[in-house]
Amino acid sequence: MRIPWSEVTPPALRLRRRAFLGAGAAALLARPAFALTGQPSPFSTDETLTPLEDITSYNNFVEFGSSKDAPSRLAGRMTTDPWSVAIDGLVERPGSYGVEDLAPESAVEERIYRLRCVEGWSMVIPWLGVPLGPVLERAGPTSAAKYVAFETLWRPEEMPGAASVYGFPYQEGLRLDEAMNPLAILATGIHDQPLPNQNGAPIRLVVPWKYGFKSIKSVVRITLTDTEPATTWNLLQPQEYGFYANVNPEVDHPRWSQATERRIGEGLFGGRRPTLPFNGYADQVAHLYAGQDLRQDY
Ligand SMILES: Nc1nc2c(c(=O)[nH]1)N[C@H]1C(S)=C(S)[C@@H](COP(=O)(O)O)O[C@H]1N2
Ligand SMILES: [Mo]
Repeated sequence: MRIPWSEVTPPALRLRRRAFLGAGAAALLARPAFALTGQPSPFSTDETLTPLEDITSYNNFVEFGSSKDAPSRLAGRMTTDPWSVAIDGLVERPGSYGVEDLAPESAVEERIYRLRCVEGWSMVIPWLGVPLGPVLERAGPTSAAKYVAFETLWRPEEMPGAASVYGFPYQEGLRLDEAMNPLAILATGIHDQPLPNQNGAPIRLVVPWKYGFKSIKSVVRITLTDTEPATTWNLLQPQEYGFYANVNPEVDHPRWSQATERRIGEGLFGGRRPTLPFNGYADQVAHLYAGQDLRQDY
């Protein structure tokens, strides 16, 4: 049974929703609501949300092309139903799961996170999703598991940018303790709607303290391993993109500064703001890197 949106949305959230939705709100609100039950997450930011129009039209999803507008024009051709996610490798219970198994509507919560792209822009996105940790726990990582590898759908016939750009599926990885951190989620929606294809439908990773490229889209495989997984951008440009990729204003990209960022939707000339260590999530995640040199482990 679906609970009407008005009955599950706390007033503060409802107001923010309305401000965010603006025109076209009625149409969106008429969609089936996700059964969000609790209060706003303590992990959510109260910063101004990036307009939905920008979140869904300014995208990086190279499988559909390298320009920002290619994914919103072309990702519609990606078939997302049926969809299954394999969880395998060093787990007690390997298997193939539907999106509804991994992220049942009753468990979905809202997380309003900053997203900081390594290119120097950022957004504030109201994700819907489930914490990644409990999903991994259900599969039962063995004591040998130290890392988690993720893989995107590979279907060149539906992905016009795929073959030319890479020739292999987009892949990403986390250390297991990073993956278990409560900030890491598997997202299935933005606002009160299912994830648009260009944002990584039907299910994608979101790790808000890391550069956006770590938040791999349209995930089909999650593999627990004992060795650090290869990652797409590290394979392509190892001097520029490391495994950790924690947002760090003090470590510049070889070709540009990472000290500031441009908040999308706040105008071409406004919106420039300082970039924060760990994208503002240091309190939640800095302890994961105690004793590590984050210039070395970039
Ligand atoms: N499979 C896949 N996942 C991906 C990418 C990609 O090209 N392919 N781009 C990454 C980058 S660089 C960013 S900044 C974010 C952008 O997410 P968004 O378009 O939902 O804002 O997705 C990340 N996940
Ligand atoms: Mo990015």
